[in-house]
Amino acid sequence: MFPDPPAASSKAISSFLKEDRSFPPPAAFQARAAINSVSEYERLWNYAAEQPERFWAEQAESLLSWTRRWDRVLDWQIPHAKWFVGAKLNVSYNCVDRHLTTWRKNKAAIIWEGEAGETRVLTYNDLHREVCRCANTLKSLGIKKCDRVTIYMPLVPELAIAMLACARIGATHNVVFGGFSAEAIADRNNDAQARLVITADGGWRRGGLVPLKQNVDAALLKSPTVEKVLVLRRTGQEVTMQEGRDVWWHDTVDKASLDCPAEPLDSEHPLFLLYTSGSTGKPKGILHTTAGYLLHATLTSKLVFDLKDDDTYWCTADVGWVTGHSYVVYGPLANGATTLMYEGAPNHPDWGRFWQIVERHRVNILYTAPTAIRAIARQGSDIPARYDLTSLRLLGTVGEPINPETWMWYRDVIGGGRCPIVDTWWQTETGGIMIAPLPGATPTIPGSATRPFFGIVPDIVDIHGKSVEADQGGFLVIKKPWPGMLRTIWGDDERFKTQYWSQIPGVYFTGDGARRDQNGYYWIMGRIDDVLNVSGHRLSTMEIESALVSHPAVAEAAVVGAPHDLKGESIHAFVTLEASMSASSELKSVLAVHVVAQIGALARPESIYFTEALPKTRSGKIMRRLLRDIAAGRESRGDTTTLEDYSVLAKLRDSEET
Ligand code: 7RM
Repeated sequence: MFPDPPAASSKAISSFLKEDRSFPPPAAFQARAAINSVSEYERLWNYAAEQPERFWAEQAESLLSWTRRWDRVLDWQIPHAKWFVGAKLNVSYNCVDRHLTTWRKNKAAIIWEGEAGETRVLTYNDLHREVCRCANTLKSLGIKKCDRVTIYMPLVPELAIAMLACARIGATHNVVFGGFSAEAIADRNNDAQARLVITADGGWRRGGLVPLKQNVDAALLKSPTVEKVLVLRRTGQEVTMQEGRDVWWHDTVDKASLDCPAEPLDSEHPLFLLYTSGSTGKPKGILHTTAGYLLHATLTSKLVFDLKDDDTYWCTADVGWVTGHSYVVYGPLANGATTLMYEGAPNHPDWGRFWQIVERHRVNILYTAPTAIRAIARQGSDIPARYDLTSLRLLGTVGEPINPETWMWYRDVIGGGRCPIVDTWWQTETGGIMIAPLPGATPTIPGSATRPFFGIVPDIVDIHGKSVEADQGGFLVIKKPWPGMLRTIWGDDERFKTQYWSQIPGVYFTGDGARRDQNGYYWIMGRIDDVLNVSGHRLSTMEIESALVSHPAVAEAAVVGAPHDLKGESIHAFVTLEASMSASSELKSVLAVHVVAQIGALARPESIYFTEALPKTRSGKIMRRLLRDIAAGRESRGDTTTLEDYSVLAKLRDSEET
């Protein structure tokens, strides 16, 4: 296939930004927290590092329900791990059934709010009923253990129900984000050899209809392995149902039997595939299995979010992204928590929507992406000020480095200065959170994901795999196997080995650059592919972006390099201004001077483009690869199927450098 390009240079990545602000856990938070001191964190981290199998076995015993105990905790034949070998359990049972014999039977499992403002609440008992019916329907459609099922749905409870129904019978789900095209669905169907697609007639997005079923119909012209389609009626829009292939959810699931015992499955049974686009080449199907994944998602949910039974927890991620798998569905439900799902966009009908939801449902824990926070902050602090946000007790971020200015805004304006912020670093491949504060224990510093989770042993190394000194930038690697790790790339174990285990032998290569400071705090500097090489110096794009965003006129920035005869690479900045600011060439010079003052002359942007929007994936990651093409004046190459809004690219190409 196409392995992603190797990490280029052996030189360390230079780091310039300094941050002195530090925030200890608020006393009121600490008093109730599960892990409530640095010494307790360190004691457990050391224990897990020294005796990982014992640590994870104890957690597995106390957090999950098993139908058969394991013979061995870990079988590690690098790079292939098997966790809890010989054991049996069921993810759907752990997320649903086992709560029914407790007081949680009638607790809200899912609180859902639609884009138009309608709400639904499903208790654990309700969820159980729907999951059983859906699972029986899958069986009646011929789906068996190990079959792959593509799920292409809007963010409605039935999406979680469909995932749990697959898990219940041992089918492997492959959730495709509802914003993707027919092409993307077909690619994923074919790679996964899916036999069934679960979809809806359509979905709502910013008041408009998304033609989900129509996209599936188009995809199925090119997906020969798919035999059946199960269709939820969501919007009521007109769709064509193909006789013998397509069935309605309300004609099948709603009428199915409630009796569907959860199938005991091997620990390493394939739970789901999730496709991520590499920087080049075709999307890769990241494989996660049953026991290890569930344990990692469950323990991190419990401790990083300090979940309490009376919390209303809201992770704003789409379920089509790994964050939605681990922290909307599996982690919270395995803990018996109440998880909130919101169907729509953050700016519908206006930029106050998130805060209206927080107020309405008295949300206690909010987990979202830096890109969403920046977009909201850009509209001004007076919008959140209109809502009662005092229910919030914990804030989280994921997906990108959060620049310190945005972190402070989140803390002060949204958290009222009272809520800890957990900046959580992890990847689709890692299954769950890897580096993050424990909110009742770890003092936080804006811009740092702080310290590794229990059982996670990261390091910062150079190209030869040698640990670099404190405060030196280098490659972020993980040195020990962990339960939630990806098991392989579906159908391409060679790519799995070259991509993650060969760049630096013996360790997991994350593809991210980072530095560790004197106190052992990690500072993620972004993807290695994005590192700039200016006159022989390796600079992190994130740091230049962070410098730009620290200027009051700037809401968001993306920095890329373009080939340069003398310097190797020159720096190009794409800048979105605060809503109240207007672009001018004067402002450009001001921003260039600001970057030089923050970082140094080396980092002076060669050009600055003002733009209304940046090209992003739906999970909010800036697609710098596309901006690089624009800066270099090339056509875009490679995969663009994960781009959220195609019009952004066209607009960027039209907007000549001002
Ligand atoms: C969960 C998720 C993974 C990549 C990862 C990083 C970046 C994620 C943070 C972050 C800095 C963070 N999965 N990333 N979280 N960078 N600080 N807290 O995002 O597979 O979609 O992306 O995202 O580059 O490698 S993902």
